[in-house]
Amino acid sequence: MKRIPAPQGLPILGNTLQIPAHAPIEHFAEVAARYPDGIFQLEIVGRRVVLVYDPDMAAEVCDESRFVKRINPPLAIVRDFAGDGLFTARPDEPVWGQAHRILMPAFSQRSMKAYYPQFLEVADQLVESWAGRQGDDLPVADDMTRLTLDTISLTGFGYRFNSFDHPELHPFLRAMGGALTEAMLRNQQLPLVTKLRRRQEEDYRRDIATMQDLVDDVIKRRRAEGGGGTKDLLGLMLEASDPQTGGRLSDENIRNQVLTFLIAGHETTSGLLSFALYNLLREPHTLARAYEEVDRLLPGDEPPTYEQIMKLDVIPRILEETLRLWSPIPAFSVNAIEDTVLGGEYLIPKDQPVVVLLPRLHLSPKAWERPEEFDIDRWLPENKKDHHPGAYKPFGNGERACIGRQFALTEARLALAMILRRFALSDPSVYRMKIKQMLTIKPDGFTLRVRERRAHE
Ligand code: MNH
Repeated sequence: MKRIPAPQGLPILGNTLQIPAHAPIEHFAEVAARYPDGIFQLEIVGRRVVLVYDPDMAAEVCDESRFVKRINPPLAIVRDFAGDGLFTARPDEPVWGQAHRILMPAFSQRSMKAYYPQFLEVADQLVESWAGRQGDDLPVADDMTRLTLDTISLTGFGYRFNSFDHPELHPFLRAMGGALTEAMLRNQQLPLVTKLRRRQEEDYRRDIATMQDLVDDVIKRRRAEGGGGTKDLLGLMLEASDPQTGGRLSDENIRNQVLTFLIAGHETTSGLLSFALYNLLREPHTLARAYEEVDRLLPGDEPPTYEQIMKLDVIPRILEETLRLWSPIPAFSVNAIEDTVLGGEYLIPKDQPVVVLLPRLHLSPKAWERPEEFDIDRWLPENKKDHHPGAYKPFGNGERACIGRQFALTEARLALAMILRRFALSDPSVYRMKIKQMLTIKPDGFTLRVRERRAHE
């Protein structure tokens, strides 16, 4: 057996102090470059964490007979507010399977068609808002957040944030940002330090309360409407029973699921769309192909139909390539079920957490030609079939993979198509990428300008 390489650390604190608190993922990616075999380990406040980015080893880690998602930090901290919702439910909690089975039908492609009018309504608010702000520096991540938050809340819960009517982001978002950032910081604090930071603890509890109050309001409104009959996420949770056990979700679990979906259902898709626009501004050739596609498939000013959107080909490949280069969730972790060996030479003891490091995995020269290049033709069917099976995991893995994948991709392709059909994009301030991490990542301070491409009578 070979020793898993590790940077030198201190006694007790290990590598903790080397990790910049607000930018852990960029640090991990930098450290990874020193370990070209694609595996290394860190000691973070007394916990040993193995990080993997070699595609062969990542494929092994994705073998569900050998590794399982447990709720390690930082998700163990996110559990303070997401509770036993799908994202942070433990594998041994029966409620995970119950909620998963109840909600799966709500994420089928058929359901996406049912949500389409609402997707369209919110996407239209975005382009109308931009049409009224031509020439302004538009805050991309904020407006993508308005779009995606309003979309999940409207389709999932029939709840309207009307974010495009407000110059300030909704207080829910500030609270969420605070809580996610705090979870990220606590991930590398000794429990004693966390305990001594009284102010932070107060802010954290207040942010969680702000989010929970909103959730209670969402549920109260539905109950006031009589509840019944609506087949959206909330309707299913309130009424459906698990086809396997016949069990229903408790009120407490429904609260946790609503909060989970409000967060997981918008934050990542907002990042995806922001990074996609960033890539397009740097890739004029790809941008031209996208314009050609929307002009060909979505001519005229009529709202695009679901069928038209499903025929798009360049735009979904832009999204796939964006998720390779900029995965909004940059890492996920699983634990060894038994002692096991990775790559034929690295011993991983039972229960050991292993992190799959996406920013490196997705750039591995072992799996990708010209890995740094933005090339949407990697995603042509004839090229896709040659992809390494472990080298692309933006939606996680196996039964704990993202339930909202089709939701995100359908919403994002519509939004991108609506933007490109209507506007020429420019970036006079020549943005330089700066990542903001609040567990998930987004481009910080990225603005762009728009001008209408066609005259609208
Ligand atoms: Mn999503 C799990 C990425 C959009 C709801 N999501 C995951 C995981 C990744 C992920 C990675 C696995 C995390 C882990 O292993 O710990 N999710 C994304 C990305 C996008 C995304 C990159 C958009 C782009 N997710 C969405 C949307 C929704 C959603 C949209 C809801 C509408 N995601 C979830 C839920 C889970 C999840 C719920 C937890 C699933 C489970 O464990 O059962």
